[in-house]
Amino acid sequence: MTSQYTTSDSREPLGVAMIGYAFMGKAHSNAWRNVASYFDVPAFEQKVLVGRDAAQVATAAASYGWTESATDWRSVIERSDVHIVDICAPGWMHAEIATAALKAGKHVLVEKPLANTIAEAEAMTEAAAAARSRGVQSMVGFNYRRVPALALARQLIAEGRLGTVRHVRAAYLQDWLSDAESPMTWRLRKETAGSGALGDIASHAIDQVLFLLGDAVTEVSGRLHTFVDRRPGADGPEDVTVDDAAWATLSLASGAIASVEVSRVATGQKNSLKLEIYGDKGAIRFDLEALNELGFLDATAPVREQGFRRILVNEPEHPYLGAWWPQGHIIGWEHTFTHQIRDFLTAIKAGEEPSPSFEEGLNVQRILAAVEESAADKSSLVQVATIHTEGA
Ligand code: SOE
Repeated sequence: MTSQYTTSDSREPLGVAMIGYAFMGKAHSNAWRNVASYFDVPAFEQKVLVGRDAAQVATAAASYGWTESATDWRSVIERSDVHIVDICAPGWMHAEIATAALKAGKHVLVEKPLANTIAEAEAMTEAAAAARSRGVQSMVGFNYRRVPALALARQLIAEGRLGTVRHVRAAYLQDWLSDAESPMTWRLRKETAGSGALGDIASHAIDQVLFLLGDAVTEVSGRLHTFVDRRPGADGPEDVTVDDAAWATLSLASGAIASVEVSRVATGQKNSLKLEIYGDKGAIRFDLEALNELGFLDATAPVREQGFRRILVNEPEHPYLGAWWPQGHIIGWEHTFTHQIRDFLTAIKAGEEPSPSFEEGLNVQRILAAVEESAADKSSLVQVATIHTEGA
């Protein structure tokens, strides 16, 4: 099979174009800038950064290490010196850019969630499958798969150290929308964001459940809520058309059950992703705020010795860590993006399919849609009348 990588002179560096230069564009740029200093990856060049505002994108390109800047993504994806397109633009642009780039024979990395709608995600998945048959690869940016402690958790679960997994708790809580005066953004409009906390952060939590357990979801029940339904817009108050918070219960094919709870109005919680996995032989817990650590309880140990042990996931034998600092010199959130680029480039070089694929992204999208569908169906709610609990 030929690929974009092997059809070009393999000594020629892969040219990278990035679309979008806000928060995620900055995080990905940092990863492109440092990945080759730590990992053995094929040669590449940060060719061109694309954005709508010519002056702002030129400034961003200069400080993020891109050789050039441009405002027209369509002409950039046609360039023969561009082999990889990294899409960090908002979700409503993913489908159009990704399908065009794949058709143009470019490997594509796209930020999560894959798309705003199932129809877009399906079109992207079809384009990815067609491109793959031509050796052109694609991947979704679920960067938390690249937290070494979570990659270790997956290994331990796959090795059976937890026995049969019974249930999972996944909570992703933020508070950047807690203030009701926090202004409207594209993330608060259904037409640009697709959904709110659901697509933005439940997508990560659900992807983790699937990644850690290597399982499939069979049944979903969900609840969505918007606590602040109007926010200051440029021309006065505007309706918020997405959820602030979401809850879901997922049944998994293995028989396990997962609860997922996400919010962008959880006052005091900055970027808290917590995962707990309970099996009949052990348990695991993880907290993104201490991302170098993994809690592991071995329930096969003598009862008097049992308790969660704190594994400092910082040894060279831990996933990704051989490339970084001597043991105990901890890493941070931004490293997950470096690991993501490393895995993407390694797969391209090997001519292999990187993971998570667009199919896996579509899978998450289907679960998100099922949560929305369940949340919209009020018929499953059982009405009760209880008395008010007296305060102290
Ligand atoms: C905003 O809620 C956000 O930047 C998400 O979009 C990212 O995926 C998450 O990693 C951090 O929070």
